[in-house]
Amino acid sequence: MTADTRATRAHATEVDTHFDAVVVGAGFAGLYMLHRLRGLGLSARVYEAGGGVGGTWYWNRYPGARCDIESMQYSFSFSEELDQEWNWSEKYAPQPEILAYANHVADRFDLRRDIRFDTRVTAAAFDEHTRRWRIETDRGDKVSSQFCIMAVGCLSAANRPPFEGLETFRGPVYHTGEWPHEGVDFTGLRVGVIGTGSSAIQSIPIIARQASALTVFQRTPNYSVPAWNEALTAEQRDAVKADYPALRAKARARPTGFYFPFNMKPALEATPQERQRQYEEAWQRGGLPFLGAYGDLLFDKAANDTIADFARRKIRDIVRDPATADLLCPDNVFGCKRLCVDTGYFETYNLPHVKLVDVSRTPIERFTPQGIVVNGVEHSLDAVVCATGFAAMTGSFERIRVTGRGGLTLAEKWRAGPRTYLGLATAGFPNLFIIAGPGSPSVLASMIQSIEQHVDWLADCIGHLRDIGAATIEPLGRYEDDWVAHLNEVAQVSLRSTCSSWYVGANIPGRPRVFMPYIGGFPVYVQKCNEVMTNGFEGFAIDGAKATNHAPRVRLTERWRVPLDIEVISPAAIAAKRVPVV
Ligand code: N01
Repeated sequence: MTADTRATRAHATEVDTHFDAVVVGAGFAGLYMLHRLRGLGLSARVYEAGGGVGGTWYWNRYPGARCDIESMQYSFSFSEELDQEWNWSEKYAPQPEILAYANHVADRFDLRRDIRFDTRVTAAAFDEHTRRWRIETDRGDKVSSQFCIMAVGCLSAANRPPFEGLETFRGPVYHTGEWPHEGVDFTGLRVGVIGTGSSAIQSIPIIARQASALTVFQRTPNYSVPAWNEALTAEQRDAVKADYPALRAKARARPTGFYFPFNMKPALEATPQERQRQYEEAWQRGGLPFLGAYGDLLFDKAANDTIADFARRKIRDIVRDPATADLLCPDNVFGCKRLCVDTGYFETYNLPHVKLVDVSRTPIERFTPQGIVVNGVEHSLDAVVCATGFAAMTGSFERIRVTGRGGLTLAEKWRAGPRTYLGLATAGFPNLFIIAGPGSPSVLASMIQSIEQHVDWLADCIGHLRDIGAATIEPLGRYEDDWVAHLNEVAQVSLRSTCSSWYVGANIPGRPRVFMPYIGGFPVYVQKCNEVMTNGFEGFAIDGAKATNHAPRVRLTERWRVPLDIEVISPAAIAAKRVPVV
């Protein structure tokens, strides 16, 4: 069903072509942005480095790749027809199906004709005289646009650690995030997997089924909860579709941007027996909602210890070899790193041909032609899979030379960590917009919800600028400073800020340690965005407007307004209310 092949077509190089907007990336963010720009009657060009649409889901084709948010919620909500006509086959959709959905969206809304595939944007520079962006690609395109919209993805720039001797290894080395389209057959091979994050945890059980021997190199063990994935029945789908808008509304009222039942009570108010029962029930439901077993798990270390103990006991129950089980038991805060969701991950270590190698104290020394050396011992391998993750949140921006006012590059501006106002824009870079980037809930909420909310806000913003004939919009420095300070303040309340995760850039040596996504919860964030807009784009400088007394016409943004209820928190109340942010 995957239709990437339809997407790839040669295009004539465009020089001196002018657009109202250029969008970088044709993942879910780029697709929806293009759709909305068209709705505003604007001319737009989308550049996409891949050969087809889908972004993350185009590149991450490793065995076992699937979503960790339930399919019925991990989809666009802007079109009731789209909601009704698409049928997800499983509770958690596999990558090929999500990619097929992205292709369906592209076809249904006739988006491909404005997308240039196999084309990477290399530079974007703001011209202060024309007040337009000049965009260049690796295929020689040189175009200009009033708006430049970065839909570049949060987990798109692969992290490839520079292992010594890597080039001498005689077998293939794959990265989960850049998986060969033709697939890989590991049958009969001795395979090494480096890393034990979500990508590894999903792929290891499947690689183990093919490989003659599997060696996993683990630097930090991870908590993982069973997915209990299953086929969706027509009745289950129909039940959701009978009132899809109600589910969408409930999802928007959640800090995570997706709906699941959670218990607001503090863990330590329950007796040990009650907690055990509660955790067991939540474990049997599985997936990310496990973190919703109690309301304070990410705010109170003592509460968190109780769920961490439960999860470690589960690992020891599953893994028969006590030494391997010990190695697999994390000792950090439960849910501090992105919680993994698996199918048979820990069980895989009971297979006689699967071996776990600890590289926490003695890192991978080097590759040799035959394998990988750790602590003086060579592990013989025919193929290696680097499940080593991404230069998260900012890595995709680093691949483009983005230059704003006064020749300042984004790389220079973000040297000590990304700085944005609401994650939507950054001072000194007029008319540059970011979708689901650092400073917004992005990866801490359901990504497609985050994307849609941003795109709707941006479409209203651009519509307003057009209404008043404005040339530019740009955050004011002090509002950006306040937002960054608020972001950090809120992050400190959560235990999530305490460990070395990619949320803080700590997975890659040398990167600044800053909590990058906004952890205050999706509804709070939405409320703030709506306020900024209805207050006439408070905190933004709008320049060159022909009409100044126009109140913004709030159109698309309106549908994100959710009634405040117990699940919706204000930043000031975050600690007191103890709402889990998955
Ligand atoms: O990457 P990761 P990922 N030597 O950064 C290890 C989303 N996602 O691709 O923890 C040895 O989590 C590294 O070790 P450490 C999801 O948001 C979602 O798995 O840094 N090991 C770690 O174990 C997820 O969080 C889905 O000590 C090295 C691993 O490599 C995010 O993407 C599926 C090393 C990298 O784990 C990233 O997940 C997949 C080195 N030099 C991904 N360098 C779903 O929707 C790194 N590591 C289910």
